[in-house]
Amino acid sequence: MKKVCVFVVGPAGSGKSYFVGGMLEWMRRVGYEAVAVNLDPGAEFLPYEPEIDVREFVSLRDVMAEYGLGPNGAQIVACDIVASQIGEVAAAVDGVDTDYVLIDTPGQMELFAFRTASEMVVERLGGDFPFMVFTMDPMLARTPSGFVSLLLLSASVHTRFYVPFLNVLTKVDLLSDEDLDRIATWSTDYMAVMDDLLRERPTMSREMSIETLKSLQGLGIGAGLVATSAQMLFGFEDVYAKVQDVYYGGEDLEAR
Ligand SMILES: Nc1nc2c(ncn2[C@@H]2O[C@H](COP(=O)(O)OP(=O)(O)OP(=O)(O)O)[C@@H](O)[C@H]2O)c(=O)[nH]1
Ligand SMILES: [Mg+2]
Repeated sequence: MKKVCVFVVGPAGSGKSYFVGGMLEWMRRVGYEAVAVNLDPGAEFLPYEPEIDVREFVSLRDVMAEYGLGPNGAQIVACDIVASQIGEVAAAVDGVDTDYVLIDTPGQMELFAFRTASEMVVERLGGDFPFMVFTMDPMLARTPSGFVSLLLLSASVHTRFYVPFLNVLTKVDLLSDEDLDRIATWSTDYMAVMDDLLRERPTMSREMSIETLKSLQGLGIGAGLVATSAQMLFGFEDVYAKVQDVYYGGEDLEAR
């Protein structure tokens, strides 16, 4: 049986945990088997019931007390402790009979995306069918330079892990139809982003965005964005279709 592991990665507050909750809810409603795994030792609240929760393996408060660290330093140590115990987490995931494992990652994205230990985490947990979703906050994606900075961040994560990858625009219920249409156009047409960038005030930031966009285009890194809203339970069918395209040639799972 294929067990697809979807890692949900993105900047703090970009909607990772709610995305996991929304996707889980949508999959269960349509009859597909999915479970959620929380890899964020610092999560105060989760909008879903995790099947496996690293907070049972490591407590941020204990790490703070034991190592005499503040919350940020403790997050780093806690993530390394999670990585050192990844065999146990992987064994727990292996023991679950399901088609999809939706994996929520730490709020401070750099802890997951840019630390060497994470490569091992993705390799061990992702098994033969890893997939990565990069969550983009719509408020940042609304301006051309904000959109390009998210593309750059996403590309730097993508090129670190080399697993099938999808950019997801979250919380689209907060966007006007006009903003959503514009971002959708940008995601399929970098020339449209360039045209809008050139209309921005000429600053160093704009120049940097223009050069970044040219580099991404030169590298052939597209945006390929899917729009979702956990609040409206919208867009998860499209995410599912993208994952199924990669691992099942577009075929649907059997409803269980
Ligand atoms: N309107 C709306 N708000 C959302 C949606 N998804 C998430 N939010 C809100 O956005 C905030 C952040 O969402 P989270 O899912 O916790 O984001 P996160 O990336 O997991 O955050 P950290 O783990 O703290 O980095 C919360 O206040 C949510 O209520 C959505 O689909 N629509
Ligand atoms: Mg979260």
